[in-house]
Amino acid sequence: MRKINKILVANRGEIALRVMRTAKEMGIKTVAIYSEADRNALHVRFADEAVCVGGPKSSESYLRGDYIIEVCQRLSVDAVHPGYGFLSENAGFASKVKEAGIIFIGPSPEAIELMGSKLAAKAAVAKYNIPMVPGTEEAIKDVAAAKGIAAEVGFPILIKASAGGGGKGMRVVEGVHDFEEQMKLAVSEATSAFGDGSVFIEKYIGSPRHIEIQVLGDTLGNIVHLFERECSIQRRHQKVIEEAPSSVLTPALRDAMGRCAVNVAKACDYIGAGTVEFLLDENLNFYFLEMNTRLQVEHPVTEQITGLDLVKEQILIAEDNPLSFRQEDLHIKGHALELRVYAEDPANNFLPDIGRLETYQRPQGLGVRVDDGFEQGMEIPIYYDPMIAKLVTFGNDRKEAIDKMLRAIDEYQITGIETTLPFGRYVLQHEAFVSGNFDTKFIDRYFTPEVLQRQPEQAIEEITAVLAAMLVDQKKPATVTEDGNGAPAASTNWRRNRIK
Ligand code: MV4
Repeated sequence: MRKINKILVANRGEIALRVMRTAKEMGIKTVAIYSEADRNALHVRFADEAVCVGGPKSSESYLRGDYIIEVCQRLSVDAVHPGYGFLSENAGFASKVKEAGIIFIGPSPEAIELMGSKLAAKAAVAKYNIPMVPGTEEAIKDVAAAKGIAAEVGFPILIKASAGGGGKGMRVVEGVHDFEEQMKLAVSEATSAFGDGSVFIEKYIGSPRHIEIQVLGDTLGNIVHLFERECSIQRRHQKVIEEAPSSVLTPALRDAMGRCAVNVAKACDYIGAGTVEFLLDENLNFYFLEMNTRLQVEHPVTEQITGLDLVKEQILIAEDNPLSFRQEDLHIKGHALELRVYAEDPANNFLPDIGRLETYQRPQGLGVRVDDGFEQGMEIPIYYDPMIAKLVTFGNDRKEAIDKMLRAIDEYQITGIETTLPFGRYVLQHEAFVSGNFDTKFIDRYFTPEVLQRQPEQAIEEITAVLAAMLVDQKKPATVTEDGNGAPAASTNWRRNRIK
């Protein structure tokens, strides 16, 4: 056992706040770091101490590992929490933190490194009999030999970069005729993006669902899983909606995937919170893809259904405490959804929209949680991820969680920037989503910007309904004006948000 008294959070935004809140609850002092663009950010105000680490660009501030370690030493910090993104999966940083005598709240540098290579990860888990997509076990080098393997596996196949992940550097090859060209492109892309041109082949699973299992491992070798999250609603490898539990898993399948995930964690002596990613095909066969060695953006849905605070567990593990529960003690209660709210315009090809949050009113009430890092009046900096908030709802069952999400979207008031809230509403109301009959192709299949444009008849009906309600309430109606396009003017954003 070693007691942590002060944590530096090497991150910004909602996740920095998320971590500091738990630290504070545990009686641990917090240190924020910030860039010049984040001087007034909420994570800076929340922390006990805050240090500016450089310019607005990530490379000039949040990615300055050596300087961040210097700050830790100067302020007598015991432990660093890396959050997600930035330095969170940088084995070199984790190793330097350790060498400086500071606790890295996360797995060992060796586990980060191993799981950073998809091929090394597959090799490491092989002895545990983990189901994997048919393909090559080693990097392919020779085009002719690779063509032969691809033909054996059967087209279509995928060429993936070993150093990639999250969809980066992936190429689908439909037939032998374009294999050579695609392979060359994949190798050169991987070389320039990751400095490692190793690529491998996998059979292409056409319409998979993305299921990931949360695991926790302590420093005594105990490992448990905290069930699954389904993240099939994605747009260009960016997750939009996540939920727990998945609407397709049976208890038997959940158990089988959970056991596999624990074995993957065992294969790299995993310590802390991690996530094992699987693909699930139409016949409910599952295949191990990769392991993410960090706390993920979507961890709140797991917290909601298990009643655990994952950051608290991470910190307790980092202090060498044994897990305080066994697998048999864990149960799923209820259903949770997370909608990521991005500062992007869904009607305009999801173009990032920067600007000031003129109005920013969060939804509230039973079963609604908002994890964010902004307040009304703040500017969204252009330098970082455009995610402004995670809207999480929790109900007794999936329908209740969906109903709460629709209500919460309606209640959320954001003006000054366009957001993906109307897009979220569209997905949550879609029959395919509601019925659970969807996969990772949902957005390709069902979304075009036109679906967000209301029909004129619908607009008239909605405006009539609002005016009628106002008369009944005997309230002075707000000015309901319309611009030339039939959309309500910005002065009545509550309406604008609702109608879209
Ligand atoms: C695949 C696949 C189909 N077949 N592998 C994308 C992210 C990366 N973690 C793995 N990905 C995929 N790997 C085989 N053999 C399809 C995807 C994929 C995907 C996976 C999960 C969620 C969304 C996705 C969107 C497109 C492709």
